[in-house]
Amino acid sequence: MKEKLEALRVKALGELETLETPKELEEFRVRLLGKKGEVTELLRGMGALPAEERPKMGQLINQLRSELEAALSEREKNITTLLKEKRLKEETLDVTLPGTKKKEGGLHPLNIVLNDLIDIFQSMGFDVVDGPEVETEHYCFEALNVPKDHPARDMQDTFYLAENLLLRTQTSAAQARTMEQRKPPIRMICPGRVFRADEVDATHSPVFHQVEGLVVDKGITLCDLKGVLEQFAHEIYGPETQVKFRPSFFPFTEPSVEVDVTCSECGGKGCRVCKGTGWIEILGAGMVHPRVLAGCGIDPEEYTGFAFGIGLDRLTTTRYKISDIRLLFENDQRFLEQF
Ligand code: 2U9
Repeated sequence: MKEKLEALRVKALGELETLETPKELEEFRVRLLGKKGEVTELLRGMGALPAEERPKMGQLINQLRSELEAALSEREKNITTLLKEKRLKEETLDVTLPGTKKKEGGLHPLNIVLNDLIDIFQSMGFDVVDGPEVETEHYCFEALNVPKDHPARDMQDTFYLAENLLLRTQTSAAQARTMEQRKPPIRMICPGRVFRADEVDATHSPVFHQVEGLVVDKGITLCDLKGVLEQFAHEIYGPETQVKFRPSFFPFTEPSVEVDVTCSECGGKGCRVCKGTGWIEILGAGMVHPRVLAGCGIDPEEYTGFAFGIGLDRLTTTRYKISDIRLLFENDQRFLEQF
């Protein structure tokens, strides 16, 4: 029995040295020291010994149990330290490495310019008004005095969704709606997307953006139009810029004008950008046609008004020297990151 005990001791201590995980240690503990473990079985087997040998054997077996328990806990400590060291090595973090830069979003160039326009007109007392992109023929054409045989009303030029339902070709439609709802004085701008069945090229897109404005009150004259638009041009292009009003025609305004500014590229001397003229056209405008006022429930004998339309895409492409309008609609990050 003594030899058996010694053999078990040598085998157990040897095996302990080869164990590497807490799980293996636990299995070892159960197998040797558990309720049905080998050492416990030895204690049980003592009944077969002569009575005088039992105390001595009991003592030896308990000694072995204590020795194994101590060795087990020592091994456990070593394994924990080893595992900790391994983890520390594997999970080492080099805090001196440069961090990964987060990509930040930014404003689209159209929104940068739009925000500038909104600031300028708000500071002159204009409200910003929104309206539907899907419109009826009434608000898009009839209310704006666009006659039935006007080319804009042709299927070739306008996207019709159904009879009498279309994608607006100008944001004036929303302004006609507002005129019906509000009493003068009215001072508003209406920015938004508009749609025309144009061929796509570097300067034309079937979707583009307008900022239209409208002022209606008692005693509004062409001088008010000139003052507001001159102020606008100076804020956008600088106070040294000259502004020129040329007669033009639109169905919804009478008289109508187109507004040019001295070319910011050459200062008016003439260059490629202004095609040698020294002037750049920036917007159209005019006194609201009395028929438009009347059609929206405003008495043209009592009130007058002026309106204007700015092409936001062209303003943006000229400000940032963007060579192709399509870049504004493609959402190519390499392009957008530059703003
Ligand atoms: C109402 C009545 C009249 C808005 C106006 C223009 C002249 C104009 C162009 C600018 C560039 C269209 O996007 S563009 O091609 N617009 O020239 N727009 S007057 O007139 C209005 C607006 C609302 C009730």
